[in-house]
Amino acid sequence: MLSASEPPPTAASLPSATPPPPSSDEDFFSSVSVASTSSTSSPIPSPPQPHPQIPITWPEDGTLTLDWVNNLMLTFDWASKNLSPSELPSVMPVPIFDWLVLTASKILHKEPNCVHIDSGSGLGPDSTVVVVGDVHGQLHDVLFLLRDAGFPSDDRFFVFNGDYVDRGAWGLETFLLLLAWKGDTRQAVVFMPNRVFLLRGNHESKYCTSVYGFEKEVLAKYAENGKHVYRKCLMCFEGLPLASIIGGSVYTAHGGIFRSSALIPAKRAKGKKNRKIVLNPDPSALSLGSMEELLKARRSVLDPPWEGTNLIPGDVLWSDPSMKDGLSPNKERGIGLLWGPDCTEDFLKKLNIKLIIRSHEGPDAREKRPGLGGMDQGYTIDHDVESGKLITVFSAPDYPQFQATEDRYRNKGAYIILEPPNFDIPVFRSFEAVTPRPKANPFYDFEDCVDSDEELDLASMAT
Ligand SMILES: [Mn+2]
Repeated sequence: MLSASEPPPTAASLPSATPPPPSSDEDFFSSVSVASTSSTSSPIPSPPQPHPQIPITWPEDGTLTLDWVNNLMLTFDWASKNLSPSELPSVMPVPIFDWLVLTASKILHKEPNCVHIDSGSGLGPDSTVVVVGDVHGQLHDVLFLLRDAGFPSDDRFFVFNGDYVDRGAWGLETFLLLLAWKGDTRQAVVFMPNRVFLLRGNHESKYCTSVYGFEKEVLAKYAENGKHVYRKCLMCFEGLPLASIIGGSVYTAHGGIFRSSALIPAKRAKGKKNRKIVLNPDPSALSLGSMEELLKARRSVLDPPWEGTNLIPGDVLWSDPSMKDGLSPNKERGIGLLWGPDCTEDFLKKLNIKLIIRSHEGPDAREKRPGLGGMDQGYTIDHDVESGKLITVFSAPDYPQFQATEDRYRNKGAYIILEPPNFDIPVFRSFEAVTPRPKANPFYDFEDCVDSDEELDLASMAT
């Protein structure tokens, strides 16, 4: 099944330092023909170089610049069409990989569990914020999305809701590209600090990446250095923040809301002084968590725990909305919560916000959720309550990519634009998958994992 080391049929065995022939990158920068639908302020991104300069080298002065990021985009796009997976190290050498991940990790680890994007971070009357859902290694669709929405800039913020890797064949390139856009706040003069926010998805974990392809992808691409590269990625995943608040009025996270971590005293033990504290075991006593609790959660775990006292990260990454009122354990997934419209209302009120934007459910998951909308347009409005709305956005069109055409959903992907003054009225943009997608071999057993995201195999996670 996994023949990842075989070159795709289109692979040319060009030496890595040879610039590609002019026709090879025609479909990304030069002929993306769908007119950009962005209406208002659209600063024109700096014109990309026509051909990638490979291999990727150290940025001048060790500083991440727009040119460097543009070249990285071109390079990954070109390599995906002209090289076999195992040739990736010839364009992205391990030392450059190390530097990029370290640079971004340092920033990410310092961010709070919930990043606030507001005037303090440069959000102003000319700003827009683009919110993106799951992208799952679909590099070409991410490149399209960035171009369609307009690249990150002084006035254009991006919040990605997680699930960068797994399933798609270019999870590593996708993740690295987003890390590059994240930039380096120490170099604020040169590059844009705090314009791109990368939240953690449930797939940014050891468990998911070992089942749904990312680990095998990295090992296939980096061979003897694969374990090192994979480990560095996992360390970076641990640093990803969990949620964002945009403009004081929108909460975003991969899965959704979370429980209160308040502990209640258990029955007093025999000895009067020997009071035992346990986590509230009664699901009927589940209650919504607060921002303070979210900020205190311990997010740097390889896999968010589904039991014990640190349950908030698992809730934020794995929960799903339901059409039935109430808060209950998410039995389908084995981790996280299900929450109803009443909880959406309570959460909006509690945080004094208007919108929740989450992701996490693609067309396959939605097929089995009666009462909730399908994901064919890339987004749904799940709860419409007095104080505002709950939205799901999914940004991987034509997902998942390896199923036979007739088994795929032909869903569109979508992203959301939030505009001033209050950033609380979502503008939806749906888009089709980029075609043709370069041929690639899957890095996971997609026939065994058709809808597998739904269920956490607790036994295998414990190992
Ligand atoms: Mn997910």
